[in-house]
Amino acid sequence: MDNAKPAGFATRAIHLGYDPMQHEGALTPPLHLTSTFAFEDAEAGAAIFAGEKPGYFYSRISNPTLDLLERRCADLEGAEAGVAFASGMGSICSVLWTFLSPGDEIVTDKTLYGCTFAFMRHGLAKFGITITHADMTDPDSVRAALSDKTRIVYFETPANPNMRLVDIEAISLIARQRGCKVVVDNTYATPVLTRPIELGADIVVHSATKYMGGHGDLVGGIAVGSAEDMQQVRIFGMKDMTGAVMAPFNAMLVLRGLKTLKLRVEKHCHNAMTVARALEAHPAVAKVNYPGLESFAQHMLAARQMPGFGAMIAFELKGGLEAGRAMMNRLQLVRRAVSLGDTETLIQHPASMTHSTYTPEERAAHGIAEGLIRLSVGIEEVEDIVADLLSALDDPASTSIAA
Ligand code: 7XF
Repeated sequence: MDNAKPAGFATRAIHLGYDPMQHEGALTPPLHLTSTFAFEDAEAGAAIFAGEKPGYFYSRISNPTLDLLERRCADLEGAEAGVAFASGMGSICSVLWTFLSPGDEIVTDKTLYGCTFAFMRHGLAKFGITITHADMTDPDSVRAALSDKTRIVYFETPANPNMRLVDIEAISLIARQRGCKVVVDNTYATPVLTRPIELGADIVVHSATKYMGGHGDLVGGIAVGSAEDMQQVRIFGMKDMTGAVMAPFNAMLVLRGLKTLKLRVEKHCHNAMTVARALEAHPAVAKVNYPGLESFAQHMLAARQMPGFGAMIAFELKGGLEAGRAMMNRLQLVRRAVSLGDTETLIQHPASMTHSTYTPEERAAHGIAEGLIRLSVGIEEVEDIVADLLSALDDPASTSIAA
């Protein structure tokens, strides 16, 4: 495969970097369940530690099973190299600790996943780093927020939980002209739908817990970027600052998830479009945020930037939060759970769950409505998902408009 012209996405997700004939014919890559690696002799150990000789020495720094996952993720994102982490937060914290120092500034979008927001607001800020929230749907707002001290521009697209999109190419251009690194959380879109590095970003981070793993059975993270940046992240951010290394067994599960990533994302997208239209047509629903709907404010950007619209939907009911909670409680198939990107359809209430790290005032300022409900559309039969949602919405209580 290595000599042929570049293979397509799904082919690379299944084959890249692995030859069964180098591993006794084993179709599936071996799991290197080891913390440490034996040296031929003391001199070889010293040379590997010094970086003078290639080799493994300890699984917090590198491990062959993680290597394969890192190579595949980097390739699928169009990056040179990758590092796997114990969680998405592990990847975000490790990347940011690597490139930020006291006195530096980071410019982020208004809307971020709750723990990313908390890490910046309460974590980075504690160590003398200034956080500025710009409206990244407006290039002028980003230009105005950048200063000589800005080192990193950071955003999610689509953003968790309200589905705001950021024009990756436009914002990356502005940031790079000012010498900043652009870090994009691509968890929602996955490399099937968006490859930020190809659009000018420097580093992409993921919660591999979500679509990459895809089955709700692990917590993991990934960062990809240039070989130089990833080497820094590995030997400083991960090795010394966070220690948030992925376990080899989880790397194995994510490798398995990647094999069906494209297939799953296509089905997720197809299901989500049907669900979004069904929600939008229901009289109890006030607003549906889904990039595939013509009513979505940034639908044109979505159509330009994403070949499919993903499977995350945020919506509000006319009856507000109380109606939303009552509707959630009537669901029979859809699971009331945080996380996303699993085969199961999941529903949650950001203000009291994933985004409870914001104060109510912060949520209001950052565009996260108190009544917003978030749906991660799974890959069950779409008629069953729609039927469950409609029967939960059809209860008369959910259609009454709050005073
Ligand atoms: O450390 P994790 O693997 O949970 O990943 C953190 C993370 C990073 N970026 C984005 C866009 C995320 O959505 C997440 C995790 N979000 C889950 C959620 O929104 O449901 C966490 C459940 S509290």
